[in-house]
Amino acid sequence: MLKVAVVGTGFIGPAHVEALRRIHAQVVGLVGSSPERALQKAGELGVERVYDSFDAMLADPGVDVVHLATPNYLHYRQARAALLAGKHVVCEKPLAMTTAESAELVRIAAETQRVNAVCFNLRFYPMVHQARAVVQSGELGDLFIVHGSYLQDWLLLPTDWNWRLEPSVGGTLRAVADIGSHWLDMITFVTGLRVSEVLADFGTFLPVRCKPSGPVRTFAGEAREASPAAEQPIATEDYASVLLRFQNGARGAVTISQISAGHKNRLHFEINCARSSLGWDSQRPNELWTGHRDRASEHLLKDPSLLAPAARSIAAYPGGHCEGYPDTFKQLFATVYEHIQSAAPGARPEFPTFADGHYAMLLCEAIGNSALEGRWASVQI
Ligand code: SOE
Repeated sequence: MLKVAVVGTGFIGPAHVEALRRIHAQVVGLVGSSPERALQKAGELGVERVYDSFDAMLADPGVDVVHLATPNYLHYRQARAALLAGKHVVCEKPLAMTTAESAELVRIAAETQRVNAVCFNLRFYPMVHQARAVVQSGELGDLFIVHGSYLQDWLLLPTDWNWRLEPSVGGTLRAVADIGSHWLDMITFVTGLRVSEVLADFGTFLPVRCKPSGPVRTFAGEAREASPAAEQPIATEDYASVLLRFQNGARGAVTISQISAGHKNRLHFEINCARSSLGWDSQRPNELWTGHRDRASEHLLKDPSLLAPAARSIAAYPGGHCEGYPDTFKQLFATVYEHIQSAAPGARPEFPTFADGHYAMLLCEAIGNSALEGRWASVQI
């Protein structure tokens, strides 16, 4: 059984621990922002060991795989160190703070020949795999338009606070890197198309926020109760709209926001093709819509017996038994761990790798440049 250390004890580290246990990987230890914090989380999660530091964890020859669920600014240095220490690495998105960093991680992963994965877990909804299979089958006809949104409301109030709001910790892009990257990865996965150019418009509607003195967990809504709070200017985008031109001539558009009241965490995409359309909504994840012009449109409900083989392989429950967000981590990790344990040398990974994380970084970089300069920007693939 592979032995795993999880680094990060905020919102997403515990989600990794839960999913790893569901695939029978052995979580041997935790690393937190401080040993005290890690000890508290380890107690809650029933993890036996807490490492005093990241380096102490790396020095443990018993650890095979390192999961990085840390703030963005740590991804590059921790992923680099873990690969060089001979560990396989599963890293949260965005992969790094800059494309120079993400390119270097791709290179080091190839040199060290360690398995490398980026947590674009949302691909691992069965109906998203089904959408890809339908597009690949060609039955929709030529692909014309890809559009959609990723909307949240957890940063709507000036009293909402999170480390992602601080460029030195989260990066110079916020909504785009945090959730736009998921949308961009998903449509790349589903359509197989690469973006050549982007035109972006950003908005920061809350230019000043209240920063509490203590730590605040993502989505926890704790900031209002925490005190004292200091006013903090905000430089990153609450909102972005981006026009997309794809290499094959297809066009697209996406709206990304963390301040859209009523949308808790909604990723939606639609693909319009020469014969039919396809649409999926993360808040109704077990449904896939196909739109027709000459006959009634369809809603396919997740049922393994009705799915394409790739989608069926990540659907663990029968029809009518809904699968959701935590299952995406389980299915992603199951695919990664299967690869670590039994893939033939050189086998193509069936999960998002550091190369995919780097491509998402290149897209985000072009989007940031376009918004800054107010013009179309090329993606430097
Ligand atoms: C916060 O916006 C967040 O936790 C993202 O960081 C995740 O990637 C997304 O799945 C849910 O929202």
